[in-house]
Amino acid sequence: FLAEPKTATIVGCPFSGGQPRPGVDKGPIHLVEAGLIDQIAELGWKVNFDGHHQFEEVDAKVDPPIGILKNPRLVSRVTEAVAQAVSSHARKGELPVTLGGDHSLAMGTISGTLSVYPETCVVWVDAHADINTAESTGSGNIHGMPVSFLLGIGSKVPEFSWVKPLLKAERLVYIGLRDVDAGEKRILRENNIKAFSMHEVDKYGIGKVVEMALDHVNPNRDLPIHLSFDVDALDPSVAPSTGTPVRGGLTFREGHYICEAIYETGLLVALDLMEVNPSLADPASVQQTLAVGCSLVRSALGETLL
Ligand code: 6HN
Ligand code: MN
Ligand code: MN
Ligand code: MN
Repeated sequence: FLAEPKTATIVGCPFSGGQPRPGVDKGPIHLVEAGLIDQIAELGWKVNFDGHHQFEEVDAKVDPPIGILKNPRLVSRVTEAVAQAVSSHARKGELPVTLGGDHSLAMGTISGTLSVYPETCVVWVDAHADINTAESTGSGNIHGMPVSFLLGIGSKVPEFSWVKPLLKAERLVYIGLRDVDAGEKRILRENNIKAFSMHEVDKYGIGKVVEMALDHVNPNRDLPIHLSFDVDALDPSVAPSTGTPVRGGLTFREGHYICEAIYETGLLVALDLMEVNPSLADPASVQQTLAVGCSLVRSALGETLL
């Protein structure tokens, strides 16, 4: 397998229903207004723009919690639509670049990628593992749960029956974790899921960590890669405008190194940039976060330093 797309399609997903803080739905429009499309085009890509998707609304009155899961019908419908958008672009040989929006969207993006490239491995870069199940979630916020749905673990929520458990635990790897709930730690252990927390980043350095992460999910460097990047993986001093910041995160260069190294494999088939919330923090911090978000995407799409 070799990814050959030279067309990128921006899938703008103005969605915040997977978590409680307003504003993350404005992430995509601000990233685009910051110049992302022209910046990608300058790297030699043909760039399509799909969105900003207007998602069907689900009235809160007809979307009461299921257990403690909040906005379950809304999240289900939106992520299913995202799965269709991403799969249709991937099927045409385009590289979908999905801009969030909260990370529940990855239930859609990764489902879409796996429906076209079933052997895809997922590199999930985040402060959080986003692997809570209906049993383990303490918050009921579905952005903390997409990975469990993709793996098909935890009790089934009928509303999400469209999500097929297409992701195998051995095809998933995390980088950047530092705020993992006790229940999630158990899930990671019980399912033998490989994770490189900030402890390993400190211990081995980011170059070695990315190499070990890819050795685990993609030992022969021949499988497609879906990179799902939650901007809160970065340290809050680097990317302040996000809903669930956690100190002790990736530096600017560590974040970019991950993107550059994955581009270098030639195997990237889909990219998510999630959880940019332009309504959190002061204007300068918002500008900084948007600029970092754009440059992470450029790095994943081949921008080099020399
Ligand atoms: N994210 N583990 C917490 C929860 O609510 O389940 C935090 C989740 C954060 C999710 O940042 O995408
Ligand atoms: Mn579309
Ligand atoms: Mn996340
Ligand atoms: Mn996160």
